[in-house]
Amino acid sequence: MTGITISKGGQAARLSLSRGKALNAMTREMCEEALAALLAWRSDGSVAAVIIDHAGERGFCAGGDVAAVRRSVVEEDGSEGRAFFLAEYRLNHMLFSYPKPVVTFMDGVTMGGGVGISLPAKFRVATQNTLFAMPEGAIGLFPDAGAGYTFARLPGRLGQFLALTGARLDGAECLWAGLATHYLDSAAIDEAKARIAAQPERAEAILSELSATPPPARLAGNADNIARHFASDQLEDIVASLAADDGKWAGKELAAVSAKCPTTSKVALRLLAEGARREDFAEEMAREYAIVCRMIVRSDFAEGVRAVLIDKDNAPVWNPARPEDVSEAMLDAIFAPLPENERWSAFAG
Ligand code: QUE
Repeated sequence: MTGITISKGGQAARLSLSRGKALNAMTREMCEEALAALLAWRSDGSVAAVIIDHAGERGFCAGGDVAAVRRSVVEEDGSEGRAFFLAEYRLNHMLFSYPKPVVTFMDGVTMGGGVGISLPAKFRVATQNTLFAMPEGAIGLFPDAGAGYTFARLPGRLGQFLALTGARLDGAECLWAGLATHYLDSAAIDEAKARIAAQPERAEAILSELSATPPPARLAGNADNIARHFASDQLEDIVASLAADDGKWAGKELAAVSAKCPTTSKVALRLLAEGARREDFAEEMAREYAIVCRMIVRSDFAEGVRAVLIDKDNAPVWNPARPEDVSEAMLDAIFAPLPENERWSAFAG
């Protein structure tokens, strides 16, 4: 019982998240099993497409097993926490560079690490159950698992908005933003999988044929506000812009941004600014891995996981507490390359 079920049917192989009790939050074991399977299927002539989905009712994937990472850095030497992110980012990269089409069904909660195994896939299916977010600002981490690359490519400063507010998007909004490539009613998912397994070369056509008309994307109505208020790469500018707007939307988003870890938000803005210029996804993962090794040993991470997942008081005390106290020098130290022998590398089997 590793939390992931691996199977083959027709010409498709399938990774099914099945760690139900923790909303399929990814563990190192799950990432490593998925990597081994994907490596084998890469050269397996009987596999023409890969399907990623989840078993059970509760959702696709809540993220990574951050409670275990916290235990590793608080109670041990942190090596298990680093090993988790090494494997997770290898999985994100394997999916991004996979030579066969990958189809991910984001049918339910898709957050953090769940976003990380969704956005690198060629086809990303949203449904009426999709609840999508990068909520790392609530736990003092940062939008990772490739978000520094994929979010940097979203139009209209949407990536910065999602990173700084942790906003939750529904399936229609995911399709509108290009985070999802298709929108299906969840009742059509079984048929989509069966038809893709039978005719993997028609995966795109099958998803189009089974697509449903989504409801209007509410987020579209705020696109202008997002582009305007989140235009700067400086957190202080964004906060000031929202504070100067007395509208209801700006007030709500100001509260959301202000509740998040200021170091997380500054890391996110710098990462997205860099990521927009980056051409190589492997380079992105190496960058994020260096950052995550620094972020998980900061007190904000232990405090954020405590506040959200352990004590559940949702009252973290951030240190530094104010944006202006997070200096460029602190960010430089978080972004510095790792020593050669500690760096991220792609999975080689
Ligand atoms: C931010 C996060 C995560 C989060 C909450 C946040 C995250 C994560 C989980 C989570 C949720 C339910 C579980 C579990 C983990 O929550 O990454 O084991 O049962 O995995 O605000 O980044």
